[in-house]
Amino acid sequence: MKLTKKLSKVFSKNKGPKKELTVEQKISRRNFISFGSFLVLGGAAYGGWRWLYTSPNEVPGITGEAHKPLRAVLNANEKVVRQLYSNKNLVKTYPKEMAAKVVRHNSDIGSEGLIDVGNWKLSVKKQNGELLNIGIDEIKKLPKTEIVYDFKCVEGWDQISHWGGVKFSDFIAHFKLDAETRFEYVGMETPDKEYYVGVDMPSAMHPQTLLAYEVNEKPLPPKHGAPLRLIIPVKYGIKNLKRIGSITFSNSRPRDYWAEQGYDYYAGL
Ligand SMILES: Nc1nc2c(c(=O)[nH]1)N[C@H]1C(S)=C(S)[C@@H](COP(=O)(O)O)O[C@H]1N2
Ligand SMILES: [Mo]
Repeated sequence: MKLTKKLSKVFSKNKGPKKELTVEQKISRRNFISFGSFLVLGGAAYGGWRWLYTSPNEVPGITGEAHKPLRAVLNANEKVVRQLYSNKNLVKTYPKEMAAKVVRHNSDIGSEGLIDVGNWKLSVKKQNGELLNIGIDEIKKLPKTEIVYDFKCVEGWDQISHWGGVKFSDFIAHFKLDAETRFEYVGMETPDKEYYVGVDMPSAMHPQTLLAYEVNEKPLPPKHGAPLRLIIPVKYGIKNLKRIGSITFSNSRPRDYWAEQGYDYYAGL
């Protein structure tokens, strides 16, 4: 398949219940397409050169053979594009011995003070309007995943820390929320709605993204987001919402506390 076709396929793969593209989406789509054209044209130039170099006795564009070098370059470019735009790139991990014993603590907007973990429920709003209310014990029964990685705060500090919980993608599969993953964004808010984040779906579904309930193999203390927080290694700390109260899905950007203060909405690393 031609690269251009692939590019448009990559773009149209979100067959979710979306309507019009927002201006931002149009801009990023345009940037993406022009970057693609740049690669295609660059590849064609290089391919042309390779062709001149390797097949001086053939007429360009006539035999299939003549296209081979160009084809190879296009295929290589496609790999580059897929790598750049895929969220499958894994964040570097470390042995757990390297994790900080005293985990740094930052702000607690919407997660201040104690919480009655027994009465806490995670509410998940499904596409059909149905509301799931899930207790922490139910979440702890799901397959556990641990990660030790370098947590980075936009304020300029970072620290290797060790978290445990359920992969967001496992949580989605268990609660049969596959249809919801066709939306473009996930929104999460604290129970009091004081702190809230929006995350693009590919980053939420990234294999290292966790709904975490442990730090250093112990239940999260309130200051680190008891009973459940987001650990999303592909993003800066600001997106790692502590004390999740609700999860929603949408094609428009969910409100985001720090984006409202002028920080980059995407906040990717
Ligand atoms: N509810 C809530 N979650 C939050 C914040 C917050 O103020 N309130 N701060 C964020 C920021 S800026 C960072 S760096 C991390 C800090 O997490 P930690 O306190 O466990 O180190 O939490 C993030 N999640
Ligand atoms: Mo932060």
